[in-house]
Amino acid sequence: SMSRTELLEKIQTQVKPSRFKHMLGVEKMATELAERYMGNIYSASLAGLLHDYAKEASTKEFLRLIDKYQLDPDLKKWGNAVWHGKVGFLKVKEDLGLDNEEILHAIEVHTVGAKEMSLLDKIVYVADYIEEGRDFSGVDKARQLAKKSLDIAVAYETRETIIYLADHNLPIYPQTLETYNSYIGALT
Ligand code: DGI
Ligand code: FE
Ligand code: FE
Ligand code: FE
Repeated sequence: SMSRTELLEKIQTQVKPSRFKHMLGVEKMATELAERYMGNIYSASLAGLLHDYAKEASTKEFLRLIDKYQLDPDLKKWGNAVWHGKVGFLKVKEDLGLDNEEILHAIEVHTVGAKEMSLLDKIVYVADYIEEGRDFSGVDKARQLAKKSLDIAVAYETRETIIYLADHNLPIYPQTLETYNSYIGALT
């Protein structure tokens, strides 16, 4: 399989430098969360590193993947924000030959979450939100919560994301609402 150097070079053919830096930040934070919550450090590291691999892929490429893998045709009505995870994991599989289903699933749900998330899914979902390069109001609160409980951090992030989307008149992907309903109880 690919050496780390080859992998980093391949990623950089796909994403701009600022995004590559973010992916390295998520790799580092995912590793820290895996240590804290006794997850698989290797899986957390690789899923964190690759989670946004497809973020700059073309609409045509996402539509091709939706057809080829017979994903729900409703996905075609969404856009890059949803596609780069829900479809992007298949580009990681195709381009890099990665076939670790747990890692691919964590990449798939890193934006919208899921009703039932594995430890690795939660680690990547939260690491993406709180990596050291992130700077938005609420990020420090999210970082504090991530030290207390991963489920609380998932709930808080999902709540904030939904508030943000509604405030900007953006559509909410149904799976985002399922994540909210499934985890919001952790905040009460
Ligand atoms: O890829 P990143 O910017 O690192 O972070 P992300 O994958 O968590 O989120 C990407 C974008 O997707 C972000 O602007 C928020 C948006 N998003 C998250 N959930 C939904 C969503 N956009 C829509 N329309 N609907 C959602 O449910
Ligand atoms: Fe993303
Ligand atoms: Fe995220
Ligand atoms: Fe990201």
